[in-house]
Amino acid sequence: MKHFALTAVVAASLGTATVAETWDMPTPYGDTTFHTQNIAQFAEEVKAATDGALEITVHSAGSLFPHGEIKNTVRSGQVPIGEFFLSQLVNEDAVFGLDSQPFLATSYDDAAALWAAQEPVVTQVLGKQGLMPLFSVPWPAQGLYTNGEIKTVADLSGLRFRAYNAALEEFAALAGAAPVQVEAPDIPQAFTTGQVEAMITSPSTGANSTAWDYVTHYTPINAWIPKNIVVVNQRSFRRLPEDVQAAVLAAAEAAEARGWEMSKAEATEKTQVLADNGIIIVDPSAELTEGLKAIGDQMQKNWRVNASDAALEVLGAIAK
Ligand code: PCA
Repeated sequence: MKHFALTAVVAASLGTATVAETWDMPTPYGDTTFHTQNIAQFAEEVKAATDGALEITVHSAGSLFPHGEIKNTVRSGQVPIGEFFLSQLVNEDAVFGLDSQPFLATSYDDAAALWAAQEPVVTQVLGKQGLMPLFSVPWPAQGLYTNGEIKTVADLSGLRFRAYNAALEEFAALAGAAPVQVEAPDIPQAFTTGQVEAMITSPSTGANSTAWDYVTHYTPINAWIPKNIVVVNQRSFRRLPEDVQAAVLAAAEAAEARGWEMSKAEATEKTQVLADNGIIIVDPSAELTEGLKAIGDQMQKNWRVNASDAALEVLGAIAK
């Protein structure tokens, strides 16, 4: 069995002893993903700011733990820190799912307002599990990848549709499509084996998974801006010397600001990469948008049924 306990290395130099600690950090997405690159920089900054007292080793693409297990491995203290897709936790508390509700927050400004309203509640709910959020970074707005043009919701009917969380599963089902859960690193294989034939994701994930190899059209419906979150186990964090704790928090704040800017740049750059590789980019028709909005309205009704008062207040704070 692999052993993931913290490793303490005692290094003596010139008569003074420093204790360095190494943290294993599981993340779900591959090395070419901007989230992973942002986290690699976060780890470098922590190491530099602490003179090597804390080294974070990033294990990307679900290589250390599958995506669905990352939160609980941090919670149990098996690893001290990890990243996951925030709305993956919607079944624990509806507040986690707000950034995956269609047409609720579709611009970066609205996404920032949502995160500002959501963060205190997310922090409280995760805090009860012994977890502390460090930073959260959005993906570019989510668009539709298909073979052939999609003019109305009816065109999605019957398609095997790749999903990455419960909200997208619900979305696909309401559109009459057949949802299939596939993690991002497995997208190319899922398409080439015929397991799925359409998906909704960002231009980043479309480009990183060479979508032009298996779909012809991209429709930027820009329906929601979901986020990843990096959390730390509170006990592991408190065991760090105070100056190291401060360095981690400062690097986290910088990573959040940098990550949002990276995401904005990606939205344009990776859409261009899709076009450069021959994907046909079509603006959604009014009819398609109308149909998708009706699905969003239904989803929001369903979301309310399971929402706590605190989650409903977050929605109230940002809904127009
Ligand atoms: N990429 C991730 C989550 C959202 C996104 O843009 C994925 O497709 O799994």
